Amino acid sequence: MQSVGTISAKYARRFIRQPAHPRAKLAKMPAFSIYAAGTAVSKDPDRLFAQPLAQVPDFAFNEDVVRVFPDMIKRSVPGYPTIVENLGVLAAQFAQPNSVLYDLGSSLGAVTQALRRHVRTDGCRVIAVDNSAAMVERCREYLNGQDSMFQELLPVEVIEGDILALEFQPASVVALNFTLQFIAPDQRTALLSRIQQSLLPGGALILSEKLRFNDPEEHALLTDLHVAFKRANGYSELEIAQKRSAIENVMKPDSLEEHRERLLAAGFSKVVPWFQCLNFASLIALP
Ligand code: GEK
Repeated sequence: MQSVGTISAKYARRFIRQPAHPRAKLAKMPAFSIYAAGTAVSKDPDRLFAQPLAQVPDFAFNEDVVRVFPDMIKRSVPGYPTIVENLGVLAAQFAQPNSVLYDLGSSLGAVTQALRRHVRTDGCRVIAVDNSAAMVERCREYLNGQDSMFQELLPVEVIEGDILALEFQPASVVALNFTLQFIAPDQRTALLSRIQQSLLPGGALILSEKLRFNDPEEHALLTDLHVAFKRANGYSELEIAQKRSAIENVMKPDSLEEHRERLLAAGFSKVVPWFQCLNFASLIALP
């Protein structure tokens, strides 16, 4: 690992310890403690695929999914709580004064809440965007809950809309936390180019995705280990199989190599993986 002493002057400024800020105490809160503080969080367990279905419909981010989403994503995505909380920590290093922080495909706003807990840069505001009406409605309730519990949080706007149609404002942080994989593959480069063009110097895109692997053995091993992770989290073989067939038409993962090439083609100058747990990873891309 690179020691602080060897970090180039260009990046060193980001890692200088910042003075304590009134919001600093919020950063000590565990990741999910204020996910829905002040409002009635759905604690419903994910049993959406527990019964045999005559025909498994394509997965959609509808009200049924919204109801169980916090449970579903934690039990399905290895490393999700670590990624979300650290995304806030990373974002604080890239946030520029008076700029926008985007949470694209915000779902229930877990990343938005982490950004609000960790970023202390003056004049920043968060824009969360999702095209699922059910997600947006519940996300707004959760953020109202966060506002009612804590002061001095960054202002936030939640937009119901397609991120492909978004007019980007100058931004210092863009989070695509497990969202790009739901965008049609032929639209991905154009979206990333528009994000790259909106990013201010010193800013970053943080991109988390499920991965596929070009090496068949590596792909098979990490797929099997992901199934073991889901089993260990209480999903049955039927649930795992039915969820897989629901999601395979709507979620198209890429390999790490494809992500890197596409990000560079979209104009990013540097791509740095910062986290991987089984077949799920998160990357920092610098404009
Ligand atoms: C989290 N980031 O908790 N425009 C806007 N939103 C979209 C689009 C689109 N074109 N396509 C999909 N979505 C979150 C988790 S979930 C990932 C993100 C998952 C939204 C979709 O409605 C859903 O809420 C989100 O992207 C993907 O950190 O469930 O595996």
